[in-house]
Amino acid sequence: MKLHSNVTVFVCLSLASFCLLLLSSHVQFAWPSAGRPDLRAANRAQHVESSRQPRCDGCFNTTFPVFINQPQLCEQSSSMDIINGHHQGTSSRDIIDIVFFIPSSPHASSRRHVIRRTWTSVTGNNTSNLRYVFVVGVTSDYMRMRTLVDESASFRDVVVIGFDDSYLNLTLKTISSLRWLTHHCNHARFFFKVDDDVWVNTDLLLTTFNRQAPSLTSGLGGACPMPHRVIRDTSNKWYASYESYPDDKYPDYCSGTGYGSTLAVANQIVSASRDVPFFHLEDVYVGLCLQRLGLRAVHLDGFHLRPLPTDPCDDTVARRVTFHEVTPSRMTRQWSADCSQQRAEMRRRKKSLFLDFLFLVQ
Ligand SMILES: *[C@@H]1O[C@H](CO)[C@@H](O)[C@H](O)[C@H]1NC(C)=O
Ligand SMILES: *[C@@H]1O[C@H](CO)[C@@H](O)[C@H](O)[C@H]1NC(C)=O
Ligand SMILES: *[C@@H]1O[C@H](CO)[C@@H](O)[C@H](O)[C@H]1NC(C)=O
Ligand SMILES: CC(=O)N[C@H]1CO[C@H](CO)[C@@H](O)[C@@H]1O
Repeated sequence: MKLHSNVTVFVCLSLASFCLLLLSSHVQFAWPSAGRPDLRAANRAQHVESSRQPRCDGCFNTTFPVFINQPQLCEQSSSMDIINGHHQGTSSRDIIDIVFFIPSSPHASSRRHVIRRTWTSVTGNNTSNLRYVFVVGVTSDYMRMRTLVDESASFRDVVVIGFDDSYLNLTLKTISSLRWLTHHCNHARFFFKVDDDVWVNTDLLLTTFNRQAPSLTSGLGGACPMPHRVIRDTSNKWYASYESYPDDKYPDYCSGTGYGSTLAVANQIVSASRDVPFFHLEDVYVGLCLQRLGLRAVHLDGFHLRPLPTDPCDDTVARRVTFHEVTPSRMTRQWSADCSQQRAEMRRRKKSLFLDFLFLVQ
């Protein structure tokens, strides 16, 4: 059984590298060298011949081949125990509460390493009630792709899907990731999309999702609704041309830094996307799908769009679900911080305040 699965993995990986080789020798993709989106080029590329229509009939196909798959990521412990030869039966461990998908770029391996060592390490290498997966597109840089194939083989947490990885293709990444989740993690209770510069307080997220579970059966939760105004300033990161979005206002949507819901909602978004024409801002695009489905953008508390406070033991860290624009070094520092002394001190201060209060009322 073990040998068999190893052989399968080997064959799949060889096939994937072969496809990538073919792909990279035939197609020239443009990838901005510094990794930051080149806004001028992006804005030029955005120019479309005719204006975007609000809906269409099956015009948006996001079914791309999965070059490197990790179909085992949402396997439950009982099936893993069967593979290991000792079946333990079904237990509460078998429930997958949240599966995180983290859109990432081929070149961002150091960010992925830091995320593995910090907040996703609570997944116990993808065996606990929480799971995570990095989703990456392809680039023409052959060496980069080879390193990615190796990284995916050693950590078994990177899925590579066959579209050109670029800033303007983030919508393709989101919808094809959601489709991947519906194929491989459909038994999970919730999914959560999170950018690779976001810090997640996984305990608080699960508490929040459990509390909001009823509203998440008919909506998407996160920092929402975001401002509806369409930005027409060409130097802005969130610029949208009139052709790409003729209307003045966006529908309700949740910030792309982190949003999530049930797998039932993920399935609905994937089906609706076929009839919702492409738009390059992925969070707005998901909002357009919600609008079409008559689903809500549900505001959840604690979704913070600001960086982590300088002091890792600041008490807001435990009270917020997400922090944004967190550098890899800050993530490492946060993870290794020992705040037990500060917490004890805080408890002591609270207690003495309480005693002072008792003394006063006497
Ligand atoms: C979508 O594209 C894939 C390949 O890119 C193709 O196999 C599939 O038939 C297309 N689906 C539709 C409905 O056009
Ligand atoms: C996860 O895997 C790494 C090596 O990839 C290992 O060092 C670590 O101990 C494992 N952790 C758990 C909880 O299994
Ligand atoms: C997006 O991906 C598609 C499919 O790989 C590709 O044809 C297109 O050029 C990409 N667009 C951009 C702007 O990178
Ligand atoms: C079930 C599963 O896929 N587990 C993998 C999760 O990631 C670790 C490495 O980080 C692998 O060693 C496990 O096989």
